[in-house]
Formats: sequence, structure tokens, C-alpha cells
Amino acid sequence: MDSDKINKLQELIDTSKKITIFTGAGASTESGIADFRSPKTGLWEHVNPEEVISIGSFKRNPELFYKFSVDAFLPMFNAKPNAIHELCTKLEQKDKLLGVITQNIDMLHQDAGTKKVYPVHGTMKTSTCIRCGKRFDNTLEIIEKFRDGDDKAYLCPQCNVGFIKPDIVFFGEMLPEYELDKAEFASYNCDLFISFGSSLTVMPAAMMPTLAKRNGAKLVIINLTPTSSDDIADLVIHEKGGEVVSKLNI
Ligand code: CNA
Repeated sequence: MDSDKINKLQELIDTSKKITIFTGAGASTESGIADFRSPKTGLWEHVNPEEVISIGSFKRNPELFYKFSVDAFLPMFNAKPNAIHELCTKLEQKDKLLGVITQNIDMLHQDAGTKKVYPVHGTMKTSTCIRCGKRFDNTLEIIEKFRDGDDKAYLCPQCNVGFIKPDIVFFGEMLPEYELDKAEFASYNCDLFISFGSSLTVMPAAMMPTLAKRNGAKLVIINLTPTSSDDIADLVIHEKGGEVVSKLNI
């Protein structure tokens, strides 16, 4: 690992007062959760999530989504936070964290104890009936029941006709307004913006680093592979995020 880059990152963190961290699926791979786009292990190697995780397809055929969920999302429920999630909590305790914007739906930031987390793509932990709006706090149980052969596990027990959908943003749905507002505020008002493990292709990921940069923040991108925002960053590190964090002194 390039020690000059680590030293520069350390200095940027030490001299910044309002840090915004952005995390994508690559921030959770070191917790054992596959991302979408990594070659071989990425979930897009086998299916096209834009089809399986689309609201139109879910309304027609929820089974497709639940079949995908057994492999793709069940591992999330046993995962533990890693060094990246812990870094966010430490920065918050030192009063240096403006917020964590996350595309992740695994709740690992909240599990690590960070409070100012804006999950712009929602969470897998809870679900809602798309017909009558009944809330469920047991997505894990529903997916497990489906895995174990109950092929109507996703049918709402309250209205008996609606499908139970995890509270994540599907392709074709709007992003949650409150989280998006907070995420934009945290991007506009930070003095340092660090992105961990995102290909920065999906909205709003593609836009947040630019917002931060435009308002004078320093921009750091830590991602195994090149991203679409590397060219505007002050520091780019193509390494595993958790390994980078383990070299820091926070
Ligand atoms: P992505 O498009 O899958 O990209 C992830 C990026 O992370 C890739 O460019 C990888 O090279 C990189 N990467 C993988 N491992 C590491 C690592 N250890 N350190 C640094 N970089 C790494 O993921 P995005 O978040 O950009 O895409 C957005 C989707 C994926 C969102 O809608 C998420 O909700 C969705 N997703 C979330 C999870 C989760 O909650 N953990 C898992 C899978 C997919």
C-alpha cells in the first residue's frame, strides 16, 4: 500500500472538522456481503438486479425477487460491522462527522453505533405490504420461510392479497425524501468527503462527490477499481477500504 497516500489521508482527516462519509456495497464486502459489480463475486454476475429488483417486476412476480433474496440478501442478516463502519462511529464520537450517506441496505452503520446515518436506498430489515401498508419488522423470517418452501411467505396476512416488500428502494421507485435532503446537506456542507466502496454509478452516488467538490470540500475516493469520479478527486486509493482504515490512527 502506498504510504504517501495513507499519510495524505491521515492529514486530511486530522485537519478536517466536518467529514461526510459515503459508502457503497464495497464498504460491506469485508463483512462478507457481496457487492453488485465486482467481477466473479458481484451479484450482477448471475442476474440483472435492474430486472429482479424493479418495482414493476415485483408487482408481477414477487417470487423472482424472493428467489434472488435467498442468495443475495440472507447473508446480510448475520454480517458484522467492519473497520470502515467503526471509523465512522469514531469520527462521530470525536465530533468530526457531518453524516454517513450510505447506499447500503444492510444497517451495518447503525449496528456499529453511528447515529447520523442516511440510508438513501432504505433497509432490508423491515418490510411493508404494497397493498394495505402493514409494516413488518421481520424481513429475515419472511425470506427464511420462503427459502424453506413456503412459496406464499410474501403474501400479507392482514389483507391477504398484497405482497410484502422489503423497505429498500427498488429500481423504478423514488428515493426517500428525508434521507436525500440530509445527504445533500451533508455533501454541500462538509470540508472532507470520503467515498468507500462505490462504483459511483447509481444515483445519487454519481452526484454527491461533485456536490461536495463544488462547495470546496476535499474529495477522497477509496475503491478497489476506478470510478467515474476519480478524475475530480484530491486523493484516489485503489485498495480495500478496511485495509486502508487499519493503517490510520483515529
Ligand atoms: P457496486 O456498484 O456494487 O460497487 C461496489 C464497488 O466497491 C465496486 O466498484 C468494487 O470494486 C468496490 N469494492 C468491492 N470491495 C471493496 C473493498 N473491500 N474496498 C473498496 N472497494 C471495494 O455498489 P454501489 O454501492 O456503488 O451500487 C449501488 C447499489 C448496490 C445500491 O443500490 C446498494 O443498495 C446495492 N447493494 C448493497 C449491498 C449492501 O447493503 N451491503 C450489497 C449489494 C448491493
